[in-house]
Amino acid sequence: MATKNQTLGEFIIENQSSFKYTSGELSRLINSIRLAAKVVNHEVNKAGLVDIIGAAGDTNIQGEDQQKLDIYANEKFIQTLTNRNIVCGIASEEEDDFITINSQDENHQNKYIVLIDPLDGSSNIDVNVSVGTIFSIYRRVTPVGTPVQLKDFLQKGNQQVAAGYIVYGTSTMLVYTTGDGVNGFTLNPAIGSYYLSHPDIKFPKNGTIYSVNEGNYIHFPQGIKNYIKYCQEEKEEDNRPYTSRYIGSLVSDFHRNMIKGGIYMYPKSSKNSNGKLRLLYECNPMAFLAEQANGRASDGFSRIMDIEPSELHQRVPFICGSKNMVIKVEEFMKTAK
Ligand code: P6P
Repeated sequence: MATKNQTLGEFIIENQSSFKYTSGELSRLINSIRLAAKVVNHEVNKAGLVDIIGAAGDTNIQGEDQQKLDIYANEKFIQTLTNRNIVCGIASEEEDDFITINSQDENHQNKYIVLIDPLDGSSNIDVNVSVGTIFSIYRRVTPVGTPVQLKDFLQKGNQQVAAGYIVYGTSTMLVYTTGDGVNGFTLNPAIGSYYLSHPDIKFPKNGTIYSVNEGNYIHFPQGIKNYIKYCQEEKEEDNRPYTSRYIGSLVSDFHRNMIKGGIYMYPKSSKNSNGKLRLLYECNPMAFLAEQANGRASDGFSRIMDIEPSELHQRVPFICGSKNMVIKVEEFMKTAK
């Protein structure tokens, strides 16, 4: 039961009993993410005033220039999750391999793992455009009390127990699901508390916003090209042409589309044969949220959360948003010559 304006802490306690995972550990895990997000938010909001923007002079496993704030956010989330003695392993976009966390209390065998994109869209930091953190939570599949293994992280998205994001935008919001709908909490920076501002968020079934980097148009599969042309056609009864909105920050584009209705596409292309977004810590958590909000997420042909992962930083094509818009893209992909 969601009561508008209750704090995130009250919401977690009130819904604790409905969590399928009654140990209370999941609540403490969400709370630790909430804390880390507050710390990162403090730095993101003053980026530019301190020497924390710009490139850190290193690249991550993706071959992308690491931004100082990327590294800062990564360290803060890993530190907070480790210190709270809740998880047994963490995988991060900014870490080549997963991190094993041995329980500091041999009687307390942690059973959750977290996969995280600590600061998605970080190339926008220098130009003051909103960025976000994305997280995905699973129960481990290997025996409790033993070191985590790669197979604990390579689980299908349909096994997630929780997922969410923090969007550092005009306000800072934590949006998450534990499989019982999607709720959004807005941070009141004056007192450092999150308040339930968006209870039970649902994607409108249809939308009139499409988000894609059209600069890659020439490299897209024919089905995507045909769909983009469909969006641009004049058809009053369908409210077409649609509006093109692309922030270059997945969390921000997703969040706007979930509130207003719309679709986000990062397809494969002749430049990115599997697309750009990573399955485990970008596509699966956003797909879980999308489906919990009556939306849909696919790679253009099949459900994102049914994809069998093969490696930690695996990329997949990503089509996500209002259900009927994603279905329309899938129709174009199936019929394209
Ligand atoms: P492009 C940010 O790097 C990101 O992972 C998403 O947040 C964003 O939607 C996309 O990549 C932007 O990529 O190639 O259009 O600049």
